[in-house]
Amino acid sequence: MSRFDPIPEDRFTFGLWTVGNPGRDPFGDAVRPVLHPVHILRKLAECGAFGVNLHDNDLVPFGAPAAERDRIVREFKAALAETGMVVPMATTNLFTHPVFKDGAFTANDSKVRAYALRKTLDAIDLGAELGAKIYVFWGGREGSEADACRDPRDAIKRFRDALDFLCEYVRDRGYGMKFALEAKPNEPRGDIYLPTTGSILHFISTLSHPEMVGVNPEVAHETMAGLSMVHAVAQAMEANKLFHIDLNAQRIGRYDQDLRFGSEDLKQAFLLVRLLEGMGGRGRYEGPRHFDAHPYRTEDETGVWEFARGCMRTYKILKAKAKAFDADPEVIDLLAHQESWEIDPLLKGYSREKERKLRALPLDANDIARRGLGYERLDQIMMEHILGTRDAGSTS
Ligand code: GCO
Ligand code: MN
Ligand code: MN
Repeated sequence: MSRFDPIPEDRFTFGLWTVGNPGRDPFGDAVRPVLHPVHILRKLAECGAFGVNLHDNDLVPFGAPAAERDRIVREFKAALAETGMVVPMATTNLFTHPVFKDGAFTANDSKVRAYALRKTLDAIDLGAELGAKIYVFWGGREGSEADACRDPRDAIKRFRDALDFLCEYVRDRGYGMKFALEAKPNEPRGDIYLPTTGSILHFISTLSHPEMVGVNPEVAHETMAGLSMVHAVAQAMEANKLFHIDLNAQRIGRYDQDLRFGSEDLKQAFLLVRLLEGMGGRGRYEGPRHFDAHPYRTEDETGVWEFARGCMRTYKILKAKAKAFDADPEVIDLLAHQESWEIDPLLKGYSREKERKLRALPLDANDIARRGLGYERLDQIMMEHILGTRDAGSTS
């Protein structure tokens, strides 16, 4: 076993819908058979994963009678016990059925909103029964094409009402769950409300129980919006709101590709792992490392498990590289010379005394501006760590 082979302690999780994706796309049929959830559990456990996450209908088919639901859940729980796998996160499918064609919590028809709320109550019960402590909300259908159909302000208000209702439900039942909201700019809707992690972070502050709600940023979705996933995650971490994460890969300007983690934009992937792992002495993300990605449509089942191992191995390799980068004496030296620490205390917490001292500082803009910052060197060292030409600690 190599040091990059995943083990449960790494806390890697996959959605049932990720490795289980049969490769259907808007232009073509499924290319792989649907895998049974219990089979997925066993195979992922063999690959070294920690757990699986699921939508209600990944496990229990839409509309299944109560007795069938209970049988499926019983069998799944037995497989969890047998494999030692866990279900840290659960969510609701509020996008597949035609009833959600105009949205779920934001739909104009209050019957649709009632249906969505009731489906989510049941799905939260299912998640609680499986031990999930994180509940994800991805509003894939919460958007529009014909924007005159509703005032976007009403959509936001309805979304808030739904979340407030559901927070109270979770408290009432004593489930001890937290919610993680996932942004996406578009697809399957022309435009989706609350399109970025940044907009969700503000929305959370308007809820009745903001302490129960955080974000679930996804690499593909921030990249689709042309934004930096690393900055989005950093803002969430700084606000103590990174409750979950969707790791995958994406090229900018495309449809939602949901590619194997690290398979595109290696530099962003490196910086993301470095951030999540708390390198450079900063806080670490403690939740599961969840992959929300799909195997290429070219693959058979062998390729599916290759894909799963690839996501996890790339994460671990990047983690080792990030550690080596931060321990590199030249990096330490370059970063140490970036700031004028002694001035810092003057810059926060206004007082007249500080204002006076600030004005008295000998600051010559032209003089300060003349200094080169060495970022070319810093970035190239990082690239060489990623490319594997720089041994840990070596400055050659
Ligand atoms: C997407 C989304 C979904 C959600 C999932 C969990 O690919 O557009 O990321 O995969 O994450 O439905 O809510
Ligand atoms: Mn996702
Ligand atoms: Mn996606």
